[in-house]
Amino acid sequence: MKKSFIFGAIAALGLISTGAFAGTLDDIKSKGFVQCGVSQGLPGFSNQDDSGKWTGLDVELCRAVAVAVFGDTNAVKFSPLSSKQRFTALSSGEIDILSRNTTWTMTRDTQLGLNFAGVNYYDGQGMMVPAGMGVSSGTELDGANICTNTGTTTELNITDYFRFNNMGFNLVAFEKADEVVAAYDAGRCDVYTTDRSGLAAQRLKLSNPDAHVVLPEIISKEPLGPVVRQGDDQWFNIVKWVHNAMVNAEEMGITSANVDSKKGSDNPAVKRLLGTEGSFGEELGISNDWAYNIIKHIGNYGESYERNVGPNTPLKLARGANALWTNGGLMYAPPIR
Ligand SMILES: N[C@@H](CCC(=O)N[C@@H](CS)C(=O)NCC(=O)O)C(=O)O
Repeated sequence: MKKSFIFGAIAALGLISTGAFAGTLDDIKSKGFVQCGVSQGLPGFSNQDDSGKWTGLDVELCRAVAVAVFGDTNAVKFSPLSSKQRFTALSSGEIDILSRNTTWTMTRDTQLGLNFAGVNYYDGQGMMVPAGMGVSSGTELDGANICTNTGTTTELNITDYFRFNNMGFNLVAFEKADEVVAAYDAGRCDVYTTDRSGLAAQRLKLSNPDAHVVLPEIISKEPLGPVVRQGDDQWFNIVKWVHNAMVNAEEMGITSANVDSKKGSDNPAVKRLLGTEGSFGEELGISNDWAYNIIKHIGNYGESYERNVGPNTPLKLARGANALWTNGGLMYAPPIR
């Protein structure tokens, strides 16, 4: 940890290449846990419950990584980060993985020394307004006061949208998400804009959630996913394949409830996923039952989705683009072979 922190600080200053970070898995094994960067509180994605326990789709991805390495859902510590802090925390070595509703963009991929390891939620940016405003489209918002977060794609997209539609606007950006909620709730702005999943989560914090509507326009693509540092392909591969294993498990109909019986399956693809055939885990530097353990302790991608953000949760988010490709969605994982 100390070593990676010092290297991190040096790398962040641009003095050495981020290749100095190779060895993340060894560092994690020696400290005994994964340090995961999450949001400061976004229900359904990464949020602390009343007992202080972290829950959410992004949190479960980190727990799944911890299970893959240690077989233990609790071998993970969480660092709550604002949008502005998140990338520095990763490049400096303060965290091992960033799993925090973070949009994969070209600049972030090519200019920050970071790698996106997949997409665990396909999203797009939306706009919420008080129902009492009587507005039914974003094109009616000329001159609006708009609240959002600093250091986000949100800020950039909303600026493009208003300029492109020749509308005036006043952007009020805060570092902390709860400051945005408070300002919007107090009527300091006409519009709250962020990822649509974020709107579904944050509206739960408003004094009267039902008094607000999300407008129909989706003004951007926001593929959200986990991020690691460049220069450590082994760690990059582990995070990538943890997510892929969860998606493949759903596609194969393997759940936390039936994974034990599936261990006896003759299906070669199931055997490879569950580690009863081949040495796929060892090739990643972890044990061959890595994916079995993830499914047993966390579940497949669909289980995690339904538990945290799906129609039966307060967020009530339909699977939509996040359905499996076999069900008309975009969730598609390369095969284990
Ligand atoms: N996906 C966008 C926006 C991410 C973002 O920071 N969203 C805010 C609003 S939903 C947020 O995460 N708030 C929760 C927090 O800061 O704890 C990005 O990557 O820039």
